[in-house]
Amino acid sequence: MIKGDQEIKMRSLNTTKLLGIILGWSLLLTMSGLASAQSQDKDKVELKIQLPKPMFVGTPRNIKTPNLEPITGKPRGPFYVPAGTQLVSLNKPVTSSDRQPVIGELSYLTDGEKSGEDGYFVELGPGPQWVQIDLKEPYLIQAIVIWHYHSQARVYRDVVVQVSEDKDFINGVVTLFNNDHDNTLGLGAGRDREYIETYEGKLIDGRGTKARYVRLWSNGNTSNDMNHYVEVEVYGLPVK
Ligand SMILES: [Ca+2]
Ligand SMILES: [Ca+2]
Repeated sequence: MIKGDQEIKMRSLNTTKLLGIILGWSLLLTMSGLASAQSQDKDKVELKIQLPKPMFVGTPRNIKTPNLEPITGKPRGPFYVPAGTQLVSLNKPVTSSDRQPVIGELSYLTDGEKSGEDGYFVELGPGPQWVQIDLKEPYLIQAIVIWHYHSQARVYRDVVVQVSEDKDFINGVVTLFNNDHDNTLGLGAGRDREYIETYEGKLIDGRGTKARYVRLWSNGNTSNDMNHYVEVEVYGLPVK
């Protein structure tokens, strides 16, 4: 009888001890997790993006598309990048699946002009098209900001953003964004949402991926079958 009691006591003592150890460890793990998150944030700075003048106000409601992200009507909010991140795409060469744009020039993509007015966008032919920026050397890509066309609320279809060190995008291709949910382009079905173009542009997380080339796909939009770009900005860190 006494022996049994002792056994129970011993067992409960062991359980208490064990719980204490587990709690201690989880606390330690949580603390070290917090510490590493804090030290990460300390090295990060807010990405400053020069935005063009807004061309329309209010919340568009007439857009019908199957995979649209919720419209908040609020500004994007800050995006943090490692200190030393620079705009690395300005005036860099641009190529495209459409070598003869319908309107404008491919160089408009990286000329720093983001106005939504006529005369600032390049128009590529109908259906699936890509544009590609050559950064001339590899960078650790932190963010890509895309302005397709922002003088009217519209959604571009099958937006896919890929980066690579291979100019032909055969080897080492990393997909950073893909909202082609039904795999129209054949690059794989994407899980990102469709979005309405605004003067803020669409910011895509580069996740520090090392790459020299950025390729962007689209496949017409909710207003017409054509593909447009006002500007694309790539922000990166030099590879040490
Ligand atoms: Ca431009
Ligand atoms: Ca699709």
